[in-house]
Amino acid sequence: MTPNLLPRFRSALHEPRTAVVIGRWLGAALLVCFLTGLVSHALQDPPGWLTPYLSSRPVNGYRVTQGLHVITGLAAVPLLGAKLWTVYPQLFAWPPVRGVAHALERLGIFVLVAAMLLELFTGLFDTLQWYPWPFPFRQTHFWLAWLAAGGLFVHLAAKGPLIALHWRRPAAGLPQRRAFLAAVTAAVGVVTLTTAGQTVPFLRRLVLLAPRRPDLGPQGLPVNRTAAQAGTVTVPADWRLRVDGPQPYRLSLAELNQLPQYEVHLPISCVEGWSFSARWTGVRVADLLVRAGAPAGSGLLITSLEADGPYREMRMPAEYAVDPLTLLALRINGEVLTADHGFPARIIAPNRPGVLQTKWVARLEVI
Ligand SMILES: Nc1nc2c(c(=O)[nH]1)N[C@H]1C(S)=C(S)[C@@H](COP(=O)(O)O)O[C@H]1N2
Ligand SMILES: [Mo]
Repeated sequence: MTPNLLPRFRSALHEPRTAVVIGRWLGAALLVCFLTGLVSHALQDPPGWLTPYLSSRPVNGYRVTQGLHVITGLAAVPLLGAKLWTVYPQLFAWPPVRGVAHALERLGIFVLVAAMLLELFTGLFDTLQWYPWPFPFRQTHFWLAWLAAGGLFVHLAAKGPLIALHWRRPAAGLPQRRAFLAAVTAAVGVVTLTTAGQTVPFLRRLVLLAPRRPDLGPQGLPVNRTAAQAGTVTVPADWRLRVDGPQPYRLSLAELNQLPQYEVHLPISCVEGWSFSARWTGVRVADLLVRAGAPAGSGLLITSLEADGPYREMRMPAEYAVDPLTLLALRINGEVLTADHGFPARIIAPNRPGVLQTKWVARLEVI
């Protein structure tokens, strides 16, 4: 017998067909989000076995995959809310467990929901650059994704027959369901249209809810970490780029300016989902490598003037180092870089996460 204390649910929408329809949308968003997240991890911190497969093309690759990652992750927030609302009366199912298999299934759902909620909220907070927790974002976000994926796999297997039963549209649909699905679609539409402009140029004017307007900031480009935040990077008056390799050398800013200059149009594509293209001018990293006598296939270790911080050092695999579009940039849109954009010199390379576009470069080391 069901105890009287349990709440009663009157909506006709706490039923499998609604859960299946929303589950499909949520599943599609999560699949894209998961795969593009793997791409982001691979590009940001490539494991050794992957290095030979890294490609600096397409030039806008990371802009597209990371844009999709954040767009689908944000869309998943209202979708997960709608999905949980549809099924939450099950929380109060009586009796709470009907045997070992049922207990395991409920435990699995608990893990899935907890991992999914944490995953979406750590991601959301990251786009706001708000880190209220003591654990590292990137590793946590990565492992939670696998935990959620495993939980989802088990959940889909357990619910397979029920999902199959409600996959097709029933002959007579519920009018409330149509209204509810329309409301969910509208919510996803609003979230997407008011945030996607942080990376999709033609939606730029609609970026009401995006944490950043990508065209606002010094020299028409946002700054995630200003020179002051990076510990007021002090550029010594006698700053010279140090290049270490078989034939090490140093170059002053005036000397760098006298080397052949190249111009490239490349975006800064931040992991937080904003991206913005600019015209960069500077010296080819490949030319600096040749001058240092680097053997073919050399990568680079690039060090910033920044005292410390997670992006002080960056490894650049050979694929990017030899690319003619990879520059040690001295100018942005024709102007000398401001301190916040990395004066006196910064890295700009194609198809790379923003975090690897190192500012305030001090030293290149052939490795
Ligand atoms: N040395 C250093 N370089 C850095 C960073 C940093 O914190 N330190 N932030 C990176 C991040 S997260 C991004 S998105 C880009 C942003 O470049 P911008 O500030 O010129 O737009 O710079 C990257 N380069
Ligand atoms: Mo970034």
